[in-house]
Amino acid sequence: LLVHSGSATLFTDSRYTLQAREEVHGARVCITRGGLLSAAGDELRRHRGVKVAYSPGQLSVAQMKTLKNVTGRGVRWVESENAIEEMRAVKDAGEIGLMRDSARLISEVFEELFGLIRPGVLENELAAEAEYRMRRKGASGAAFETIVASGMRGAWPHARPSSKPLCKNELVVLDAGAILRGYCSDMTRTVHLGRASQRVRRWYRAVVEAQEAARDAVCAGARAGQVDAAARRVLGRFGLGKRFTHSTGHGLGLEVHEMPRLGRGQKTLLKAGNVITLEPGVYVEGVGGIRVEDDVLVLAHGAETLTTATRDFLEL
Ligand SMILES: [Mn+2]
Repeated sequence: LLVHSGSATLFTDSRYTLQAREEVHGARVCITRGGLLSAAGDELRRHRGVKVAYSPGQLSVAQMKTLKNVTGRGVRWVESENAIEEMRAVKDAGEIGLMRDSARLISEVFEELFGLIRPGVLENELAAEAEYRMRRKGASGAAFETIVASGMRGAWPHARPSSKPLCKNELVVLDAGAILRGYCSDMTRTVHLGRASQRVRRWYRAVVEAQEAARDAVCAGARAGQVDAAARRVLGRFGLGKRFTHSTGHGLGLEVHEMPRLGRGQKTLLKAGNVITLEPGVYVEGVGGIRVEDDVLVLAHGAETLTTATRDFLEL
């Protein structure tokens, strides 16, 4: 997509002629015969001396080379790290409605999955059930590869589901998100198979309290790092500070990871209309992991939680 000051051009190829006609509004569509980048470069070459901002996170080195080869020296390239990302971080009313629907959809999927979790079920089976149910409820697919991590595997925050069966006396981390009409949800719950030990219950309480503290810290004008610190403080109080090995959350929207990031020391100010995840976790090598994640809309004076599945500790 090439955005000019008063118009925009989308470059695509003949496979998308009909789809582009139906789905692209407010931009000229250019069906190219050669490469998309050569076509975009040709267009730019016609505007000698033009200044072009590009997103380095979205354009590969090879793509940039092609563009530069076609445009020659007539174009000034300006790296624009976050221009689009910053616009996207604040959702308008229509987008918020879609994100609310996406969050509701994944919450319903989780409520159904709780009924399927029992010893003997494979991690892969549970992941397949999650993704099947998303689609049945209208999602176009999963927002990312569903995570089901049981027992010791739960200590890997991003474990891929495997053919391991769920076993009694294990924690099961379930992290899944759906794409509904373009907008992502992202949610995690952790359950225990059978009655949990005092130690595990205490870890779970710590994670839920950390998440509540983070949510209490959310409002327009708060720094992202303050929200992260609120979660970290609670886990520290439980002696679990070192077990929380990732950041507290991230923005969510058309992509599953957007701005703002909610990590240590992050100075970004939250804005009303940001949608973020809050997902503190505790990971114990050789035992397992606990993570609870919800999607939250930043309001002028607080936060609205969009995901609704229970946060109670389920011992199934
Ligand atoms: Mn997440």
